Amino acid sequence: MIRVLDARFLTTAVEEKGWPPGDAPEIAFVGRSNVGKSSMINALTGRRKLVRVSNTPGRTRTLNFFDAVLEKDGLRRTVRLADLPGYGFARVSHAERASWERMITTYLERRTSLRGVVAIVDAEVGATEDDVRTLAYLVNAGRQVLVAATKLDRLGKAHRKPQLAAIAERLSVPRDTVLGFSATDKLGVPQVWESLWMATS
Ligand SMILES: Nc1nc2c(ncn2[C@@H]2O[C@H](COP(=O)(O)OP(=O)(O)OP(=O)(O)O)[C@@H](O)[C@H]2O)c(=O)[nH]1
Ligand SMILES: [Mg+2]
Repeated sequence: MIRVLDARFLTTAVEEKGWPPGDAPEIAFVGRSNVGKSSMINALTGRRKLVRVSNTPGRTRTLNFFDAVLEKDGLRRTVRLADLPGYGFARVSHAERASWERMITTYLERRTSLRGVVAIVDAEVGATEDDVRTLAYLVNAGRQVLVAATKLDRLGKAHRKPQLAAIAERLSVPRDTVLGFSATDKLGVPQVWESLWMATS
């Protein structure tokens, strides 16, 4: 069992010089705009309002860093979480989108303390073109990826396993790297932490 002893906001950054020091193993959360990245961090840390959640897509526009102090089997570890702006948000200009993309890819390619990436997809929608592209990009960049299919609460129980298998197939990743999740129903929280604990070991 993994316990979250503490979770706190660290800093916000746009450019590399604003990133916090790489003195803790880091996990980044990526996914389409409005998919539920910020909600997932709140659910994982058990803090309702650690990260701002919104009905308006494109709410998170900067890199936001959080520290979570974890404990498992008497071992304590600080893991740094990076909430990234979502991709695929249509209602911004080309220039703005290009600058977001640069901010995200610079981070994903250059961040040396980054141990793994949680790629979040919508369980109800399934993996989109954008998700497929992002997964391929992350794998190609040599990043260790865990796929979290969130909003699983929106799927009837009988549809969940087949949908997770379909997502794995579409993203061309092993079935056991796709975990179901729900921020509202708190599904998958221990499983995601176990996976992140291993990634940061
Ligand atoms: N039913 C359900 N709704 C969710 C879940 N997670 C998030 N939501 C809702 O989805 C919307 C977007 O959630 P956010 O966590 O802000 O999404 P985000 O990916 O951080 O969005 P951006 O920062 O805009 O990219 C909000 O209305 C949430 O309440 C979930 O597990 N189940
Ligand atoms: Mg967000």
